[in-house]
Parts: sequence; structure tokens; C-alpha cells
Amino acid sequence: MTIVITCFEHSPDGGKGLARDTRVRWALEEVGRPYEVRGVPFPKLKEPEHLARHPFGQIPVFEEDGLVLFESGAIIFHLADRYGGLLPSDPNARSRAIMWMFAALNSVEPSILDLQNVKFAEGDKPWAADRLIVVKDRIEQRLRQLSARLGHAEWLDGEFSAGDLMMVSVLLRLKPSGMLNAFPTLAAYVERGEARPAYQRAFTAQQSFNAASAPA
Ligand code: GTB
Repeated sequence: MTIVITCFEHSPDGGKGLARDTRVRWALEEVGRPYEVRGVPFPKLKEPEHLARHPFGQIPVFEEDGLVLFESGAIIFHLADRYGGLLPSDPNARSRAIMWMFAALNSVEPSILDLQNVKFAEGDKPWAADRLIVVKDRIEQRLRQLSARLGHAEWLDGEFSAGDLMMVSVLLRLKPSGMLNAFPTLAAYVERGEARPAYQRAFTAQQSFNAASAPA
């Protein structure tokens, strides 16, 4: 059955892989499932046709055999659960990998989103400079804690899992800020994720898609 993912017709990052379809593409590559891509122009995100697939009018959306999923975490869990290769078979190790997916989305990504909001959406507010300090502090605290837990291990808990895929995807969003540079083991962890052939294929695919759909 054909898998279709929906992403931006033109990602605002111009193909740097920062939008959330990249993590879904990466998971699809890891589990070896081919997929097609539907690009949605920004104005159409909030129109009924797209809202029927995604109630918040966002990307990514995943469709397979009548199943329609939104939320990158739910999509990647679905892929890991259905196709294997991204979750360990040992039940406890599997639960820990799922825990790391939640940790990435609930305990690490929110302050990284705040950083992007305060820089780009709220940069003109009189309180933006003060908020930036608070948000950066929160991110650094999480990076310190995560770095302490990872230590010199290759991945968060044994073999590479959906937990690492999600954590690396979230940390990648910090790359433009340079904040990872103060945490060399985390920077190396992210580089290991990026070096995976499946990530490389996903990155190239989103880059080519954005290049092909770029306005003339
Ligand atoms: N919790 C949801 C998930 O994980 O799937 C969040 C989905 C989400 O925020 N989607 C964003 C979106 O559709 C795109 S990824 N935004 C449009 C809207 O809300 O109207 C966020 C994103 C967008 C662009 C860049 N960039 O260009 O650098 C980076 C990240």
C-alpha cells in the first residue's frame, strides 16, 4: 500500500531539513518503506481539504491504507511499531526507547521551540531580550542533563532506536543557534545520527523536493 506524507510545498528553511517532515522521512528510510510526497502551499494549510487530514492545519501528515495520522511522534511510533527496526524486541528496552521519544518531544523540544519563537516571532517585543536569556538557560540545563546521561555512549540506550531518531531530530533544530557546540558529546551524537545512510537519504529527498518546488 502506498504511503503518502504531506509536507510544505516550499519549506521556509529552503531545504535545510528543519521542518518536521524530515524526521518522518528519516523513520521511513530506517524501516525501508517507500513513500510519496504531497506538498501543500502555505495558504492551503488552513483550508478544509487539509484540515480534514490535520485539525491544526500543519505538516507532517502520514497516510497509509486509509489510516491518516498527524503528529510526528505518533507517525514515527506507528512506523516503529508496525515495521520493526526502530524498537528493540526486549519489552523493557522497547519501553525505554519509547520513553526517549516522549522525552525528546516533551522535555527537550519545547524550550527549543521557545527559542525559535522568541527569535523570530517575538523578536520585536520589548521583553524579547530578557525572555531569550531565560529560554537559553532552560535549553542549556536540558543539554547538560542529557549530555550527562549520554556520557560517551553511542546512543541513548544500547542500539540506535526511535528514541535516538527523535532526540537527534529535536537537537538538530539547535544547529543554527550554535548552542550544541558547548556540549561536544551531544554534538558528536547528533553527527552520528546525521551520518546514518537513512538520514542522508531523507535529507537529500527533502532538499530535492524543495529545490524542485522552489518558485522560479
Ligand atoms: N507537534 C506537531 C508535530 O510534531 O507534528 C507540530 C507540527 C508543526 O509544528 N508543524 C509545522 C507547521 O506545519 C512545521 S514543522 N507549521 C505551519 C503552521 O503551524 O501553520 C516546524 C518548522 C517549520 C519551519 C522550519 N524552518 O523553516 O526552519 C522549522 C520548523
